[in-house]
Amino acid sequence: MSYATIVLESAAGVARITLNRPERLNAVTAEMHVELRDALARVRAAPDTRVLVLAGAGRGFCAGQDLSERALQPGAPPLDLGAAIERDYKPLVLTLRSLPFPVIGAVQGVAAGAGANIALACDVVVAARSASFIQAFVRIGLMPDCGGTWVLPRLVGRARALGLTLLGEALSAEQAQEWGLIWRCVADTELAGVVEELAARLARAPTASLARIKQAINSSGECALEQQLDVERDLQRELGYTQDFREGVAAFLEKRAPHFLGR
Ligand code: T3D
Repeated sequence: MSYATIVLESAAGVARITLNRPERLNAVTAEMHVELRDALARVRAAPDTRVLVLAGAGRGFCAGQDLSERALQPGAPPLDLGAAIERDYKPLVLTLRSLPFPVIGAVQGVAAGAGANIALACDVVVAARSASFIQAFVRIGLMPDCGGTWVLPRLVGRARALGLTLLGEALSAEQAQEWGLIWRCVADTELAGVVEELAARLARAPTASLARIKQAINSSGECALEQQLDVERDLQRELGYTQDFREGVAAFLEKRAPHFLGR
């Protein structure tokens, strides 16, 4: 499948979507939203997808909304940004979070505005040391969207969430890792290799287990302990019926590496 603003590839259980407007730091246009929706639906529907990598082409990950689509002539009526969020950004974040396999965010260069929060909507974020995360919204008179106000306090606490969003300063990848905002910060030259290795490892993992882990961690934000224990019970029951669980136990007892088939 060929697109104008993104690249979709898939091999050996690993799907990869690359935001591909490097001359604009992969800023998101209406066209990119349409293409992302299509690509994500394809990736979700493909029976062989076991992990998704989301990356940016060129020197940045994503600079958020393409602001050239938001320029207004003097006297023109204001834009309804809520409509754009409802149509484009909200479904994008919800889709990334609900995909039944892990999504790796591979961040090189800048992740700004919606770009930062799209990265943070991924399940495992690996960033190059020179990357940075900017809650740039306040710089143009907006507030964080794409789930930024939900995810940031949960990941880094209220004080840091407010500092990041009120000041709109760049947070280095190293600091992001230290604060627990992302999984790992790696040398620039190692990013591609680390992401590839991680994706291959997750593609070999028991798919049903990964899906239930993601589902349970996601639901924990909204559940009291007792409810969450119920979620764990129900999902664990499902996993107990899988072939991969049998294989995992057998491999352990036979002192060999497991071979998970994803069922
Ligand atoms: O509108 C709605 O639907 C509501 C939702 C909003 C979500 C949002 O994301 S709002 C926030 C939008 N994003 C920003 O405000 C970030 C804007 N960009 C920047 O502040 C800077 O570009 C960066 C700090 C990200 C990177 O700076 P730097 O110096 O590394 O690169 P640069 O030179 O500024 O950018 C390179 C080119 O990309 C440049 O074009 P040029 O001059 O070479 O022709 C620049 O204009 C372009 N570019 C960067 N970001 C955007 C962009 N063009 C359009 N929209 C952008 N967001």
